[in-house]
Amino acid sequence: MTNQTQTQTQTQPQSQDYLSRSYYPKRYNRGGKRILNRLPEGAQEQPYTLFTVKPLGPVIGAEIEGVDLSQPVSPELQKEIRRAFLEFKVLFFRNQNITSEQHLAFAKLWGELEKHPFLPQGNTDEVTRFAKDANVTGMENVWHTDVTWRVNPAFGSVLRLSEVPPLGGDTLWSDQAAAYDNLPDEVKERIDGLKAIHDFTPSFGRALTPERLAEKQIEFPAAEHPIVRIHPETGRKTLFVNAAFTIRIVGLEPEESEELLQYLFDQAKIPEYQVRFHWEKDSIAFWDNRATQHYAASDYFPNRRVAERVSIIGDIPF
Ligand SMILES: O=C(O)CCC(=O)C(=O)O
Ligand SMILES: [Fe+2]
Repeated sequence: MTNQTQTQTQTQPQSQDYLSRSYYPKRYNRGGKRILNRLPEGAQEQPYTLFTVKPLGPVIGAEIEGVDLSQPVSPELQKEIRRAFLEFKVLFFRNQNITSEQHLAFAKLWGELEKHPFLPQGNTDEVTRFAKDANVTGMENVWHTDVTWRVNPAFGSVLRLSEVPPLGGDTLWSDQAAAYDNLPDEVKERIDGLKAIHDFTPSFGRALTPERLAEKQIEFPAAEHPIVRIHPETGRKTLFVNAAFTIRIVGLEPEESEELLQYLFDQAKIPEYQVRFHWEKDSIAFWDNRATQHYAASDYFPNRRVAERVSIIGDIPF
């Protein structure tokens, strides 16, 4: 390469540069091998004895068969479900025609229940109801982790579909431990120790009057979380920023913050880290919100789709 070409590749392209093979657009595409570890390093796969586990892919998602969630969960069963939850990050149960009370009782096994300040419409403040039809479009079709704008983002959620559209309406989850594992070393070094700010304003804030927004901003100040969190139960490093709620990186200029965040958000879109679940009536998903992002495909309009979610409060990310 001559000095002249080097200069050209490093500065704004000249008008005809795209015709020459000395100009490459700046992109981060990296194909090839992906590191896909379901378990933390060194951990051994253990069998499950109280139910059948059907993995839906190499890293994330499994269907659990042989568990009836309308029945009380014994401590042994809970222990095994927890192990599967940590291993697969999202568990699916089919044909669970449970009541709202049974739904709440199952969620309560895992911790204190969350009251979402903007969404509920279920029977109690702990039940968030997403009812979509010809008048209400699905809005959860942005990759996100729930309530990261809280000091204590959710531990996880239990979501049940009571009405399923004839086609579409799938939900996808993305494994953020796999996303972290596959980051280039230079990116891992760059984000090590950095924190990001999470805010509800650009999403839920849009539906509020200026007065109510001001009130809610006082009640829920923007939260600061590490970009890479250590999973409190598995010890794995997990990428913890999302396009719905993370607004900037602490200490970086806006442009640099935006560029880095955009790159990190894009990791959730990589298919090898994902599972896509096709719902049937009375299917339930139980996901680890500390280690995943999700995306509810909004492709069934004007058909009806009804989901109810109960979330469990999580710890402060570290
Ligand atoms: O409706 C869905 O499938 C998921 C919606 C969502 O984002 C959530 O329940 O947190
Ligand atoms: Fe969500």
